[in-house]
Amino acid sequence: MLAWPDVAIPALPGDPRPLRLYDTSTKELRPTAIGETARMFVCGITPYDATHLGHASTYLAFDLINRQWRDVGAHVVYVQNVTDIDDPLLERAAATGADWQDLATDQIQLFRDDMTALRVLPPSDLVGVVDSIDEVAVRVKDLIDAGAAYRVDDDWYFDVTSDPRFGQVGHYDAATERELFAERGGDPDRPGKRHPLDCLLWRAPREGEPSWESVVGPGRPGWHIECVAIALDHLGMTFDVQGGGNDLIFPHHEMSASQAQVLTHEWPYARHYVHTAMVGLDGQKMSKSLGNLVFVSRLLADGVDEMAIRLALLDNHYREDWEWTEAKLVAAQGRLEAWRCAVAPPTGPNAMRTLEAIREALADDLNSKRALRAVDEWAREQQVRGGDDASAPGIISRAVDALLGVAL
Ligand code: 5CA
Ligand code: ZN
Repeated sequence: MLAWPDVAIPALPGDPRPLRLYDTSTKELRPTAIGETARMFVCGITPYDATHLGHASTYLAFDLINRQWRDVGAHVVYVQNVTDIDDPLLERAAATGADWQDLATDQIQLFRDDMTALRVLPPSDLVGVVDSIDEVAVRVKDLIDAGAAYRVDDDWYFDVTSDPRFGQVGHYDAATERELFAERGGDPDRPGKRHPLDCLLWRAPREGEPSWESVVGPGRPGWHIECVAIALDHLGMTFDVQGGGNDLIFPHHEMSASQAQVLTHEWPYARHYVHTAMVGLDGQKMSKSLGNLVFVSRLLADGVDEMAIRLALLDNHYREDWEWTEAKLVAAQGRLEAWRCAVAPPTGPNAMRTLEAIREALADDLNSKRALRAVDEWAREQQVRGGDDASAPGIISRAVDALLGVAL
């Protein structure tokens, strides 16, 4: 499906830094994407509600990765799925009397508009599950043929014991795995399953639910296998980054890795598993199911500058949980104003050290907070002492644009 419009990235002087990122699976900080082409799969939205600030924060973290890789000159292949058929979408459509397809179409468009406003670089491929039913069914069939799937009634399940490395993405103990599985779309207690953690691959038609004909019979895809099919078809095995919020570590990315490893007999599925922390509101994770949401589109409709939203989100480290507050937005508005004033004069203090500091901070596991403070220091110096370097305001504007995605 269509992504959203591309965003130009200005060229920068000086030396780019190779990006080091924390990997959930090995628990180490390691360099990423050392080849000429960098490949990333980021789990996309389930389009039943507009983009909230938690989603925006997660997609901005991967946008920073994309921008770091572009800075070192890598060719980036970035794939994102859209879970445009799944239980929560059908439930929301039923509850509101909307057609599930209309609901998905509207929410996907809203997401595109929000990503455009926030200047997020679009994925090279935005791939809907509804457009990928045949490809997903073929992967289910391959798992059946490999002896890694079995039937419960008319549904197909993945046998988690078929991958000896199952559990090595999240490293959770068995009790936690079971708890998270039940919480996040799994059905540990369904009678007829061989193992409580075995997950749905293909769901036979149910009364009143959409279904498709396929090589494994009529039905619709389970959640995890959809991302595996899309990622393997568009990126192949052992791509550089599998991304998403940390609520996707288990079961989603664990199941995805195991299914792909069984399908291809290769390891690992992804070199880095990168997970963003959860944004909260009033002491709870911001989530569609809890309904404690602040929408990007709401803030934009209220006239908030999109770059202030971006700055407010970037003033956090992607691996630390944080809470959205009005005060954070006000602070970001002040910072944006200060930066805009600082780059307005024709000259300023030398900017090369600041550019280096931004690059270094971002290359160090996306330390965007530190990168923002480096720009603050330059802006303060400009305000207090000024400078006579005619290239400086332009370098700062372009650095902030290319590396942080903020247009001044
Ligand atoms: N469609 C699936 C992935 S295949 C899904 O999780 N969709 S979602 O709409 O629920 O979430 C989209 C992305 O936003 C996921 O990466 C999720 O981890 C992330 N996310 C959801 N809530 C928050 C939050 N409060 N803070 C940060 N990220 C969040
Ligand atoms: Zn996914």
